Amino acid sequence: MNTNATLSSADLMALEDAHGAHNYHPLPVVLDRGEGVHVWDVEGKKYFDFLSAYSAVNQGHCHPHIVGALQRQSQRLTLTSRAFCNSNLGPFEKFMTDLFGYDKVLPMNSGVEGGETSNKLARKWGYQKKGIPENKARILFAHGNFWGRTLAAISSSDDPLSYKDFGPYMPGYDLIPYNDLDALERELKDPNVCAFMVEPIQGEAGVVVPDEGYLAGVRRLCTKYNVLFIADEVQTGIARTGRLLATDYEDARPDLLVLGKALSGGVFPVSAVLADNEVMMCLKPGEHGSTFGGNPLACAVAQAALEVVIDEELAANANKLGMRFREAMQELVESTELVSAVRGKGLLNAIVINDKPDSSTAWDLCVALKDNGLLAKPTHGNIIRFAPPLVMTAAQLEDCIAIIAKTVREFAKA
Ligand code: IF1
Repeated sequence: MNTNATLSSADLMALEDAHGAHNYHPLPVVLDRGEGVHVWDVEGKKYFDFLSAYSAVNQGHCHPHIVGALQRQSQRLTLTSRAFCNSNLGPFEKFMTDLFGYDKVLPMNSGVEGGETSNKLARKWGYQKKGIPENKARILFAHGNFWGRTLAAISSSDDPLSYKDFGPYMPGYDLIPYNDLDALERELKDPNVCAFMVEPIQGEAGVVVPDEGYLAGVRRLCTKYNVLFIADEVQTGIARTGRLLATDYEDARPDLLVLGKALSGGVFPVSAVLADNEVMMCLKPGEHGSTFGGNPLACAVAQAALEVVIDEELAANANKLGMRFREAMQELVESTELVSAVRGKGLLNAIVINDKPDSSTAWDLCVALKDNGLLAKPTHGNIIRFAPPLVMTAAQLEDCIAIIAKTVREFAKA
């Protein structure tokens, strides 16, 4: 039971404001409990969660199979460090490499640590296997990318909110336009390029879906120029877009696959990088690691989280419900001035609000959605991302569509 049950939402928001860093501007709601597709605030009001903690809770809140694994393992052994082996790591690594089809996996904790790990592996491979002169390796990223908040991650960002006043920046990072194979090929001709890291669908940029064939083109060009294709599937992976991986939609098997978020079902921070021996074996003992990386508790939770994805066929559900959701949002595009576009794949979708990017309309609409029992949050001004847990039923989705349509129509009239 919540030990702070006597404190109201206002009290709790005041505590966060007084004692916490102001590095977020959350929607004015204080969540206290979650189960499946629902969350409740401290006053007991029920909401549909249409953000899923930015696609970390694909399996639904507090899934019993995942929580059960957490409970059992937390009473047995939680952390040994990698100074020793542990009885969960090997079986989990075999489970992961079999499921995703790679020779090896390197477990970490947060998504950005997975990104950093992939960049270190790519540079190491560039020097040892591609013969790039020392300290000359370049990694390419796409405009609009987002892969976390470390100094390396923000060094590849072109969003001032991410990078301003955090310099100097990581050298050897360069940007090219997203969804532009000619721009990519021009840069790949430089023999010092060791990798191209890209999201199959750009999440933070506003659910930007590239043209059909883009990912297959990335794969073809990276092979042609002996450059590693790093897929950042931290947000698009784990069934979110209607396939186990968003890169599964095309013939686009990455050389390095970065996973995070829903890899643990939102129960515990778990990330991972998968690669074949040609790349992974460039790392020797002592050259990379982390205190918590590959801990027995993380392995137990992540394996349970992946079992839920497989057993409950969450990718197929996301694919089916996503098509219905975009069809319903398209009706709003055609029948209201307020919504100008809908885009996405599976249950990673967004609507574009017909207003200036710096207007408060998208925010105000999310506050109105909250009042009507559905939680979502704008990304980049006038875009609202919609990403419910993948365990949602068709009936629940219809309820959510009704809430969104009602709120938009009320807003459009106002
Ligand atoms: C925040 C955004 C989403 C990610 C991709 C790596 C990471 C993320 C594609 C790093 C993390 C989170 C970070 C969180 C909000 C959220 C987010 F709005 F910031 F951009 F989802 F779109 N690759 N995304 O999306 O994973 O280290 O956070 O575990 O920083 O506010 P992490």
